[in-house]
Order: sequence, then C-alpha cells, then structure tokens
Amino acid sequence: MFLDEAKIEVAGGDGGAGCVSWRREKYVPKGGPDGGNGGQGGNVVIRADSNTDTLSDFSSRKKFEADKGAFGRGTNSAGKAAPEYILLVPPGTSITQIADDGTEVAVLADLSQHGDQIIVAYGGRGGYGNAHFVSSTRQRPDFAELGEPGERKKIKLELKLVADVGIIGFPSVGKSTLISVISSARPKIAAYEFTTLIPNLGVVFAADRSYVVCDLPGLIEGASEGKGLGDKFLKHIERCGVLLHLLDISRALEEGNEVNVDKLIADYKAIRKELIAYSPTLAEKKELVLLNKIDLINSDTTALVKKLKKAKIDIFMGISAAARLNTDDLIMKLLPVVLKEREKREKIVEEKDQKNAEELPVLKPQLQSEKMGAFKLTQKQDGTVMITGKRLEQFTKMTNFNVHGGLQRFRDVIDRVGVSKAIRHARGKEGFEEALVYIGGIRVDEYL
Ligand SMILES: Nc1nc2c(ncn2[C@@H]2O[C@H](COP(=O)(O)OP(=O)(O)OP(=O)(O)O)[C@@H](O)[C@H]2O)c(=O)[nH]1
Ligand SMILES: [Mg+2]
Repeated sequence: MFLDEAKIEVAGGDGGAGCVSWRREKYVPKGGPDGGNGGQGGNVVIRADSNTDTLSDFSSRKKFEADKGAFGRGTNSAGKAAPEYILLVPPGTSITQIADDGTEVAVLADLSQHGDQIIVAYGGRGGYGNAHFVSSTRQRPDFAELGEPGERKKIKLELKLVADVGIIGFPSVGKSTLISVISSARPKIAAYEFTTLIPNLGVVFAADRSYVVCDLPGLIEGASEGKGLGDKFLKHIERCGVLLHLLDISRALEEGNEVNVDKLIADYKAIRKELIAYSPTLAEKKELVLLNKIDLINSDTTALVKKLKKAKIDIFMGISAAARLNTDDLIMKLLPVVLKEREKREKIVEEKDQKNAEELPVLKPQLQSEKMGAFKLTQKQDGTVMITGKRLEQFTKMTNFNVHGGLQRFRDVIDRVGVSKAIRHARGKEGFEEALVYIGGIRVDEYL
C-alpha cells in the first residue's frame, strides 16, 4: 500500500493525583499535612527524522498515549513526571488537527527539517497534594486534587511524497514492469507503446529503509516540444532525486541475437537530448543507466557494457525486470544513491527556508493565560445550564468531590469568580429550579 496520509489519535498522559497524608511525629498520632503533588503527565511529541521514510508506521496503529504522571506520596514527595512520548515522521510531514467527522480544524505544524518537532498533546498537570492547601484559615486540609486529564486530539499526518527515483526511457522498455517488481505498485504492463498514461508511484523497501519510485510514461523524440505524452511529465521528472534511465536490449536485437550497440547509443542520446532541451535542472540530475531485458542475451552483458563505456555511457547494472534478474541487487544498490540525493535536496530546502523564514504555528500550553473567571454560560431550551471556560473546566476535572475539603474548595472558587451567582440567576426562572448544570462535561448541580 502506498501511504502518504494517516489519521491518528494522540493523548497526553493524565497528571498524577495529589496525595492526602499526615506527618508522623513522636507523641502525635496525626501530624500536619504532608501529601505531595502528583507528577505531570507525558506530552506527545511529533518529531521529523530523516531516518524515517514514510508514514507506514501509522497505518496499523492508530492510538498513541503518553504515560501518566505518578501519584504524589507522603512526606511531601512529589510524583515523578512521565517522559515525553515521541513519534517519528519523515521531514516534510504536515500535521493538521481534525474533528471527529474528519473535517480540518487547524494546521498545527509543518515539520520540514530533520529535528523539527511539536508537542501535539500536552500531558495533564499533576494534582496538588493536601500540603499545598495549608493556609491561615485552613490548617488541616483533608483533600488533594486529582490529576488533570491529558489533552486528546485527532490529527492527520500528511506527507507530500516527492519521488526519490524516476524511471525514464522509451515506451515499452520495461519501466512499469520494473516498478511492479521492486515495489508494491501494480501498474498496467503491455507489449504496446504508451501503456502508462500517468505516473505511478511505489514504495521500495530496502533493509530497514524505504524510498519512493516513480514510473513515468515513455519518452520519445520531440517530447520536450510536446510530442507523445507531452512535457507535463518532464516537469514531473524534474522533481525526482535520481533518474533511472532504462535502455532496452530488445530494441537493438538483430539477426543471430546480435546486439546493435549503435542503436542503444542512439536511444540513449535521444532521451538525453530531450532532457537537455527541456531544462537544465533535468540535464544536471543524477542519472543511472540500466540495461534491461538481459534475459534475451543469456544475461551476459560484459562485451556490451564495455562497448557502451567507450561511448561514455556507464552502465550501472544489467537487469531483467520481467525475469527478476538482479532486481533485488538493484534495490539495495539504489539505496545509498537515493539517500545521498535526498540529503542534497534537504540542503536546498534549508537554504530556501532561511530566505523566507516562516514562523511555525506554536501551540500554547493549556495551563497558562486562562483565568478562572473567564467563563461562558449558555442555557438550553429545557433549562440545562452549560458552563465553559478553559481554566474553570480544568479546575473542575481536578476536583475530588468525594472529600469534604475538595467539595468545599470547589464551592469557594465558583463563589469567588461569580459562577454560583450566574447559575442561581439561570435557575431562578420558573420551572428551571432543578435544571441540570454542567461545567465542561462534568455534571455539578449536586455539588452546588
Ligand atoms: N524479455 C523481456 N521482456 C520484458 C522485460 N521487462 C519488460 N518486458 C516486456 O516489455 C513490454 C513492455 O513493458 P512495460 O513495463 O509495459 O514497459 P513500459 O516502459 O512501462 O512501457 P510504456 O508504459 O508504454 O512506456 C511488456 O510486454 C513486458 O512484458 C524483460 O526484462 N525481458
Ligand atoms: Mg509503463
């Protein structure tokens, strides 16, 4: 399967709960409060790494969750923060947040360079332990906060795949056959010319790496002027890292199975002429020349390679795509060339980037800037009260309502910032006295 897009779910780790604990002192059975804070949950980080080639890691696994922070403990010991959970993607991957129905919410980042990274889901804050809540009016707090749930998000990863290798040559030289043998692409193959009408992409796996190969429609003389399938595909070839130029022995076979070397040289030169005529970029591109269909001459290419070398045509390898001769070898031998060209291209992108340095969108940590008093109240037809507000929702999620002190603190805070008053007002209308109240997703009317 060819994958350049993946939809996944990421979740920061939950914060660890704060601890309720009392000091042990001599002669005092229950000393002062010493419950420590919970640890911060782990962030989920996406990092561009040039040792990664595709998004195929994300085709089977869809959920990625960082570890939770550890609980706080007695003797004022804080729980350990959880480590970052790092997902590696190839440079060039863009990250978009999506809604449940798949619609795009916001572009989060474009990770263009090796090492670029972004936190896509923050871990939750650890809850405060009871020691934190000591004050002049509250000397023995019997409650602690719960850990904040980690941030959850659905995101789409997209990688615009630029082919590492472009297979070129005359029609019917075996370009599609080759890509079908070395990759999972399954293009149409046939004995007539111009079987391939649009480029096919395929991923080639070589050891623990992979690269993208592109099979192109056949070129003919005059292609640079729009003959055959026209110049739009030459434009496509311009973006490939390496050109794999296929020479077809069957085009030069004469009676008695003799190969007419001049015909092969003429074929080679004809294609080169089109590339040069089309653009300097194409002419300068790294090119490897393959002899295909060597099965027709019993695989012995020594004499032929020698003669071609005299004409300044270096044969990278002789293969038979259809008979799968030397094709596994080709996969491995292409890899270092591909990686080298990629490095060169990355440098070019880097230089361009420095010229028009664009600011990456920065994700704001969820714990800052939002005030508890910044909330919004909406009321449904049936009277249900819905309260939203980032900081207030976070606070509510972290409240342990099962303990008297926790409940008391919740009431104190919502009184102080005016939430209680707003709720009373909304429920004051006739018939709405018992209306349900939600802060974020949590039902709170029984705690008011
Ligand atoms: N004998 C032999 N035939 C081959 C070999 N490779 C491909 N062929 C045959 O050559 C013909 C053309 O193959 P394709 O792979 O469709 O060639 P292409 O270069 O993609 O052709 P276009 O898409 O038309 O440009 C088919 O009949 C293949 O079976 C080979 O190594 N040896
Ligand atoms: Mg083809």
